[in-house]
Amino acid sequence: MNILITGAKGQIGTELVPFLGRSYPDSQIFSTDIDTLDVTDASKVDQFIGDNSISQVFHLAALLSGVGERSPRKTFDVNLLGSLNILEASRDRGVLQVFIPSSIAVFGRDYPRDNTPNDTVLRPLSMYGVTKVAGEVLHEYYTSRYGLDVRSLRFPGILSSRGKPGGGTTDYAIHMLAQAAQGEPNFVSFLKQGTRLPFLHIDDVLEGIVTFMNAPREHLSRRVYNVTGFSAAPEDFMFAIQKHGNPISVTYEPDFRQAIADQWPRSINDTRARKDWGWRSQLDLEETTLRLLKDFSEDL
Ligand code: AKB
Repeated sequence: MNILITGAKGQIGTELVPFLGRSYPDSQIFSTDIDTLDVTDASKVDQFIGDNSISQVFHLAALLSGVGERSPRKTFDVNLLGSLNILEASRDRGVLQVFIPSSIAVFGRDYPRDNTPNDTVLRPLSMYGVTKVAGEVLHEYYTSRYGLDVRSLRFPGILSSRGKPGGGTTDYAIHMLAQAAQGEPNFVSFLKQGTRLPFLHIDDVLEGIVTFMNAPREHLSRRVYNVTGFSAAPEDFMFAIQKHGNPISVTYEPDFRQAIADQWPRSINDTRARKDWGWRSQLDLEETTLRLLKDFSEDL
């Protein structure tokens, strides 16, 4: 099988490339990024997929919520036109399966912010969220209209040490863990105290993607699923870090990203993913903190 990964140098891609290499040792993996394949260029995307006989795509190239509000037009182009180009080329060139991440940013207004269900009102207020909702609808369209097997997971904040965070609202937690591990005890949080959001450790993300993509099609009652690990606010990360013996104190200087976080779920219900394809997250706040402090201190 020939696999294409776009956005391969991003936060998920950096770790998904070696993970897929281990999961599918007989496959050839084509890792691309903006320097090798610009997803906004429809003819290049089509040519790449055709020339390399790609049969599975992990389309990870995207701008996240924070940078999205700074460059809404570019976010629209990369996130939505990029996905359209991937989907068009995939159906033309006989690709079998496409994975495109979605996000908790699809939620915004008029929905339950605690234990947010899979199926509820999607009224995002950020450009990133707008592109993710439109993307979800587009995936459903390509699946029902053309039979392309497009699958998507709504990721919360992803916590990882190798891949660089891409300008998201949940990234403060990664910065806090990295700083604490490197012995810098004074952290300034761009989200205020009490801002509770859902998170997942990258290892759960990687396992989840592969389990989901391997799930028999007839088991899936949705194309898009909520997934979550645990919910935490900045002070929860601070206490977890202190518990592991790293001194840290946090001051709160909320910026424009606070308004984004205030629209997002405090916790997510992922029962549908658990029932349909066996989704399980393994790592809680404690274990995630422990692993990332260790990773970041080894990076010194
Ligand atoms: C972001 O903060 O933009 C992302 C996300 C939740 O999709 N991490």
